[in-house]
Amino acid sequence: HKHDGLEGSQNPNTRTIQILTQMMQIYSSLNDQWRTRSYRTAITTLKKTTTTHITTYESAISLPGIGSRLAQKIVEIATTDRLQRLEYAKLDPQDQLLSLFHGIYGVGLVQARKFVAAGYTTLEDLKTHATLTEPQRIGIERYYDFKQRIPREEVARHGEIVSEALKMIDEKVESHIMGSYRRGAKDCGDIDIILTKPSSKVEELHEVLEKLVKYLFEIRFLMCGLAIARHDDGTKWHGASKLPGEVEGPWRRIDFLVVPGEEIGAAFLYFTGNDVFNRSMRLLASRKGMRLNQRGLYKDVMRGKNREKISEGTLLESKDEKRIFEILGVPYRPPEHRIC
Ligand code: DCP
Ligand code: MG
Ligand code: MN
Repeated sequence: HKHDGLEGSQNPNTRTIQILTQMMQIYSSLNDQWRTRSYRTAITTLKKTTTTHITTYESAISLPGIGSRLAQKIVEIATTDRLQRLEYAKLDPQDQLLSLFHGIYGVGLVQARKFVAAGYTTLEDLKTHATLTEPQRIGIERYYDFKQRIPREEVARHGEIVSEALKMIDEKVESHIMGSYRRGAKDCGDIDIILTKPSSKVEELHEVLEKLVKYLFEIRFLMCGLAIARHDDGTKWHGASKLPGEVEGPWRRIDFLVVPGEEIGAAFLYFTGNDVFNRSMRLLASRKGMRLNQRGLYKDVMRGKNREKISEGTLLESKDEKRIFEILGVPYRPPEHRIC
């Protein structure tokens, strides 16, 4: 590629344009017309943005024709001088295969490596020859459904169906849509919903979840269950849902997190993300001798020689999300700004 980076060097966004162009070329070669078009639009917009270096999410998203995912990529390039997604695309085919398999619901990196090592080369191959768990089987069957982004409005509609159902089961139980939706994303990878009830015990909420899931299957909103992780302190339920009436509509990944009322602040913080932001908050807590998890913020956590936890420590805060920021000594960040 001759003259890379020279062209348009007057524009402060040259590097961003250069990387986005490489990405667009890859999508174009894959015949992904939709992405090719959104990248082209973004590049055109950036080429016209000759006076400001776009480095923040807010400035990127406010540009015409740039959605949340491209805005995130622009920030990533501006702040790290690279784009992970592009580096992945440049990987050799074996690594891409690894990522294809790792992208199946319920397939971790270790399992994906085993599939590659065993010589499987396609999803079809896995489906017919590999030993799979039932969730993995569904993950392959619905691979492209689950990879699709879900428009924000559709996430909201799924959330409404859940909250309507809850009203009949226990009107004091609240549902809140979390994850990228709460961060204001234009589209989401899945639907994350917290179920909670003020001053409730988990046992009570587990019962509500059971009834809810049963009912949502009956009305053919839930299409499958994928995983359920039960803890003393809450339950996470994974499955897929579909809007009624849309016979051919894609299945969407949906997650329920059951949270006792006392822990709602910490759970909100955790389930709003994003994951990188969460890691930075946890690191901050540990630097200040505290510990942050999805149940609360603690101090005086006792650790043994191998840093294993001896005691949970003393709870500082779990109910109030803003208070957790305060105790950590950082200014409150609204969900829309929790992207690292
Ligand atoms: N989470 C986390 N660490 C993980 C996975 C999740 O801290 N390894 C938290 C932060 C996420 C939230 O849970 O924001 C929801 O997880 P999702 O995987 O659903 O991620 P998002 O909702 O943020 O993004 P997407 O739109 O891709 O679903
Ligand atoms: Mg999500
Ligand atoms: Mn999720």
